[in-house]
Amino acid sequence: KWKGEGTTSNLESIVIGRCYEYIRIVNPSVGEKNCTEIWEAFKKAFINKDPCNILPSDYELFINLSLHTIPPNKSLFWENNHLLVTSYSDRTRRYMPLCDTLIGSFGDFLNWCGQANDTGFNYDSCPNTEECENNAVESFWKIASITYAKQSSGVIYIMLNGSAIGGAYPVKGFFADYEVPNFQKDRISRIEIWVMDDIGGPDLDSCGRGSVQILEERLKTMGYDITCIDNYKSVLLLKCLDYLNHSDCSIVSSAPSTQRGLVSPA
Ligand code: ENP
Repeated sequence: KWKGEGTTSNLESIVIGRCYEYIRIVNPSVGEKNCTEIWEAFKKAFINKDPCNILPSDYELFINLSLHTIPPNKSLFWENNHLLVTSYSDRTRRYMPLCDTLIGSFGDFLNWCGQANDTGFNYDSCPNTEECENNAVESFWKIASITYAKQSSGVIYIMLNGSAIGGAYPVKGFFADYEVPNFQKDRISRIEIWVMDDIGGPDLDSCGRGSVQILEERLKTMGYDITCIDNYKSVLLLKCLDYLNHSDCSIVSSAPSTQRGLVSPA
């Protein structure tokens, strides 16, 4: 009936499993949490309701139960870089983007919705954003984004995609609409933007140009100290793992290789 994908099969097992994995193994510093209780609060936001009338505030109890601190200098915001961010953050070891928080781990890569007068999930289809903005998934990410932005402190990192068709900084999007406006000025020391182009991809946007310039100016107007870096080396090295000999990856391929067979015998 709806155009979007239905609820992910085995959602309950996935989410409760992820929750205990998060609090026991990934980030034990969050302390004790009752993952079953958090799951019940998550479900309560959208079960037995019109799937087009779910508001961010419906997730309030869920958010309160799953909240934990975000260490300073660990926040990583992004647009159009989901898989790169997932690898680079290394499940909180390097950075802690929203998807590496307990709240984010309830939604990352998953889909869910319910239906009116029915206590189950709709596994067949869910409304997408075009059908209705107030759907269960969209409202979840809205309140998660607001909460995450409010908690972020120290140096704030932003990873954008300089090859994205709609611009590296979509002026309408979670980052622009729900995160930037919720930054806490007095807790943020500076902001660093990384604009990563696809390897071999077009360089559509970069620091000081196009939509990145719009973001830089917006943040400067808000009084932030901004640094912008095109193709930040550390992330570029990760992107280049799969393109060792590509000219965009000369930073890796120009290093003398000591791999057996590539070095001429003395
Ligand atoms: P997209 O469209 O590149 O990727 C959406 C995918 O990322 C979905 O699989 C979604 O899970 C997952 N995801 C992880 N974190 C977020 C998130 N935080 N969010 C929406 N989806 C998220 O990403 P978007 O839509 O542009 O969102 C990027 C935003 O995430 C940025 O604001 C960044 O700072 C933030 P699912 O459950 O939908 O399959 C907030 C909104 O972290």
